[in-house]
Amino acid sequence: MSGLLERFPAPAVMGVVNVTPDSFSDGGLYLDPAVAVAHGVELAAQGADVLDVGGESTRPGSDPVSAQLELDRVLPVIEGLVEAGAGPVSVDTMKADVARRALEAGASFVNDVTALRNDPEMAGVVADAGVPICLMHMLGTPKTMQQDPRYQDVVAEVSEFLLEQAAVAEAAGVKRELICLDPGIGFGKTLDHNLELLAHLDRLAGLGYPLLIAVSRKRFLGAITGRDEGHRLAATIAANVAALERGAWMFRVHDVRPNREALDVSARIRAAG
Ligand code: HH2
Repeated sequence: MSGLLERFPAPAVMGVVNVTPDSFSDGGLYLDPAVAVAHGVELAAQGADVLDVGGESTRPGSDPVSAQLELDRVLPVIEGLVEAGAGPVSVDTMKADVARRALEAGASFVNDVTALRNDPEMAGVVADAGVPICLMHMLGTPKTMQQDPRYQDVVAEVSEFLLEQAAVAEAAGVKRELICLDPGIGFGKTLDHNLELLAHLDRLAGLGYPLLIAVSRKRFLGAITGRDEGHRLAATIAANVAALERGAWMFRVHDVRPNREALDVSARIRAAG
């Protein structure tokens, strides 16, 4: 079986399908499974390489939801997307049970924003299924993470954490070529932390795993531009292009077509240099 870079050549685009009432930018829009599936099909048509289906918001201050509620939200959508042939589906979850049932329903990628820390069974579920996993850095939990986050050296600390969690995954039997890393922009980070991570992304890209980056519509972009969640597309694209230039591989976005186009053009310029 091929590794992530062969399956999803850079720049790869992950389209967001949030089946939640409370996600920070699109909460409540896709709670109806039919609407969520239609949205995912549309994102695939716009050029998403993989669709990331999530049933629990992890926005700052959010409360956890039960595994059952998460399953009730994501399973019909995953089944619908698979049935529609919308392409590979990822499940955005920190719970092993949700991941297992999602994989049984046809998902083929796990995106764990706790990098295996929330559920001791997660690594085994991913290893048994032989699917890729994204390991993301977060300081604390969504409930508390934006309460005065501090680092001595954010790039070094995030790097160290991600390498440790990749080792945990590999020790559980996850193949190295199926692991990707994500610095977790906005997860326990100030504006300056986010900017420092993005500025030095080449160091994270040099850790030996493909690097996923998810800046789409995030608060730090609003802090710079003064625009709300619905008006952060230009800012998102600027950050994604900067991340691509520094070696990022996959880009998790809500607005697939414009990001796809910008990343493709930027990648072609890079390749010609
Ligand atoms: N960010 C969000 C959700 N999942 N996964 C990864 N790997 N990296 C991220 O930075 C990341 C993620 C938050 O964005 P969104 O899904 O739009 O919002 P919410 O958590 O409110 O549903």
